[in-house]
Amino acid sequence: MAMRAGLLVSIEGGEGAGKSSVREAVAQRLAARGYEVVQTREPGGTPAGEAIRALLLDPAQSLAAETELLLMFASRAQLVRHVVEPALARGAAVLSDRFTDASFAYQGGGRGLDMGRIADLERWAVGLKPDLTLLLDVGVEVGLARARSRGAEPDRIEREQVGFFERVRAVYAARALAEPRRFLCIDAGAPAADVVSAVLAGLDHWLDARGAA
Ligand code: Z5A
Repeated sequence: MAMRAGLLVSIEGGEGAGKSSVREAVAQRLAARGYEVVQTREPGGTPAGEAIRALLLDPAQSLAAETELLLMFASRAQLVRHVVEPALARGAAVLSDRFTDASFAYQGGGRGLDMGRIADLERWAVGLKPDLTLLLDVGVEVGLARARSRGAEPDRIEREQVGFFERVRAVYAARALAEPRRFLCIDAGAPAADVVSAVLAGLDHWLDARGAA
């Protein structure tokens, strides 16, 4: 996949891993390191993508696994063409709350869809990978308890059973193991302030190493 001027950083993790809690700190650190920062999320991040997100998360919808996967990629293709590629071309740092790894974890691991087909979609409809993926790893029961403590109605995917989220976590772990230079794994079971410190230390180290390369 092609070299580019900017930087694509994704944040991943299971339910209640604390992505939202670290995102702002990461954005501030990237800005302090001199980047124009473009924050986005998946599914979503464009008007069409946000409409797709509403459909995907609506508990009233009964979606086939294939429909779910294709909608995730429809949203992602729109985001990449309209937001990510232009931002990378002008040298910005794009910080995305989830990216394609989530499709491997949720639709591949959780739903059991074929990983090869997901990889084909990644090549065809996306055509790029994050430079750095911050993986917040937390035990499924701990993460679910945190998510429930927010008190909001669970969305369509949050209604899944524990086994679904265990498979999601296992795929994230396997992907991190397979691509250790792209993934930075953080123990997200620690107190929130410690998680943020670990993420920022890892990010600084990664940026320094990249600058020196
Ligand atoms: N999805 C998919 O299936 N396939 C795909 O390709 C993509 C996505 C891209 C929407 O994503 C859903 O889409 C998601 C995956 C699926 N479904 N699920 N389930 P999302 O990222 O928008 O939704 P989410 O994963 O449900 O995000 P979230 O609930 O906002 O989780 P979070 O950002 O990781 O957690 P948080 O809001 O930062 O923290 C949750 C609570 O825990 C909150 O009250 C915090 O104050 C608390 N918290 C956070 N960190 C800590 C620590 N360290 N200690 C104690 N308490 C903490």
